[in-house]
Amino acid sequence: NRHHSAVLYFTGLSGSGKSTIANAAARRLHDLGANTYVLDGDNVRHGLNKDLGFSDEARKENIRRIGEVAKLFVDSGQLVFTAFISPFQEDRDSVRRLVKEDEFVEVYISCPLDACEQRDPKGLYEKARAGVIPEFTGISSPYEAPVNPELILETDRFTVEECVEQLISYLREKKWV
Ligand code: GGZ
Repeated sequence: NRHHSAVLYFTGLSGSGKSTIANAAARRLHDLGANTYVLDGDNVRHGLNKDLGFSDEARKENIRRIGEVAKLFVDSGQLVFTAFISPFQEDRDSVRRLVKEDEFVEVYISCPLDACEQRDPKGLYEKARAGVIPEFTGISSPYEAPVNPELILETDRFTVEECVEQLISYLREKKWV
């Protein structure tokens, strides 16, 4: 292994760009010779966590299981990206405590709510505003922005490629890749 194993823990609103940036960064890192894996709604919410909805309690359990799975990936030598809203600081901090201090990077995928709502790639904000989807993050369910994240990627100011560059620069400075 020529790289350090860690959890790159993305948090941000729906439509902020978490999965997009995680997948683009994982591909770049793979090309640089790193072992990477992306956990996101597609492979976790539809499988391991398909019994969970979007109440505060269900989200807490979602993040707890994701943390345990991410830890297994770190143990197996991967750079693992997690791309979930993860609305509560307390739950993100719990995942941080699961792994070693230098194995957790909280990455805030920052984008103002109105910009996410304008993107609305899946039409979910529109449905949330209409009350069709209850407890929607940012509309009718809370989002706690990170208090002290290791890294902030501003997706309303930078392109996907620029955000990926910023992430890779951070990892290079730490000599993790
Ligand atoms: C937020 C919801 C909801 C509600 C369905 N609130 O943009 P998406 O579609 O692809 O990503 C969102 C995803 C959020 O799941 P997470 O596991 O990341 O959430 S959490 O960390 O809070 O547990 C959205 C879709 O699921 N979605 N209903 N009510 N997002």
